[in-house]
Amino acid sequence: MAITQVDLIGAPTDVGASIRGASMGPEALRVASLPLALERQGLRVADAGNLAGPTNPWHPPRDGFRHLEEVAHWNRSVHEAVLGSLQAGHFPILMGGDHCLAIGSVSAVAQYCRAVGRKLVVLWLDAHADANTHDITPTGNIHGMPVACLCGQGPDALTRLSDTYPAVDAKAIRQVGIRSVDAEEKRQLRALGLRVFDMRHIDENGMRLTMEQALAEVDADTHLHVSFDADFLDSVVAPGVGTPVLGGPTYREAQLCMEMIADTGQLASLDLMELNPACDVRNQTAEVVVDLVESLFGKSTLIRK
Ligand code: NNH
Ligand code: MN
Ligand code: MN
Ligand code: MN
Repeated sequence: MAITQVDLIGAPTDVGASIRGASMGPEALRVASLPLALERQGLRVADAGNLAGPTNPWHPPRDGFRHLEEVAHWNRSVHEAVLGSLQAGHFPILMGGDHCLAIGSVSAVAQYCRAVGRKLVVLWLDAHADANTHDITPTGNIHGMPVACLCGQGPDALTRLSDTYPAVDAKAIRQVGIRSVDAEEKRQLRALGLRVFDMRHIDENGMRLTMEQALAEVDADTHLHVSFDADFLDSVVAPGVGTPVLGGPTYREAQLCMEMIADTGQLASLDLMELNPACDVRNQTAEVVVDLVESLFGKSTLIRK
């Protein structure tokens, strides 16, 4: 069997956030030995280095958006890089960067899936729903908007990066770990018809049943994309993020989540987002993320056959 090549694509920016530091995420993942961890799982790794883009101008929001122009610029680059990797038959890993960049990556993945006729399932692992729009956002931060943009709710510069509008069918998205949703955003989630497995659902049903439900429609013809926001993890486990939220999945729950994704055998692209070394202690959050990524690619503590 051919060994899949993983392309590491760094996108060092925090233009979509109001807490600075996610721009250092790609380097933190490299320092935590992400390439080595992937190689241990039998993958060939090509580090494509970092994309370049505008610096963070550190402006207040305008018309409900902070840094719209810069966010659009970075997302065009991400879209192109991720699409190129997929077209080469590779497995792209986007190293963020704040989560606004998932507009570029997920729209590229969706475009690729349409071109090759594969079904797409997007798992959005996050404490937040990221479904705000300019008129309801409490912050103007575009990292709180990528899900809405992907579903067609947002400015042209962010909703028309790919060849189709909306870029993604809301029915393809499943959100897991959600526990911080803004008041108006809740209504938006219902309006979009998003499938949300929030923390209450995980508390009541456990991670195992939750993931069985979230992955129920993943079959042999599915391209599974995971958009991993590091604040998905409980903030005790992962303090190195700009917007930590208590009450998330524990280390063990997160491991099970990753292992069940690996078990599908259908994972084909990945975003690793929102890591913020400026908020971290000795790079521990990057190390936890790399550890989880190993499980995502098949490392298992399972002894029974
Ligand atoms: N919902 C908040 C906002 O729109 C927080 C978003 N922050 C995130 N999202 N880190 O994943 O600003
Ligand atoms: Mn190749
Ligand atoms: Mn997010
Ligand atoms: Mn988040």
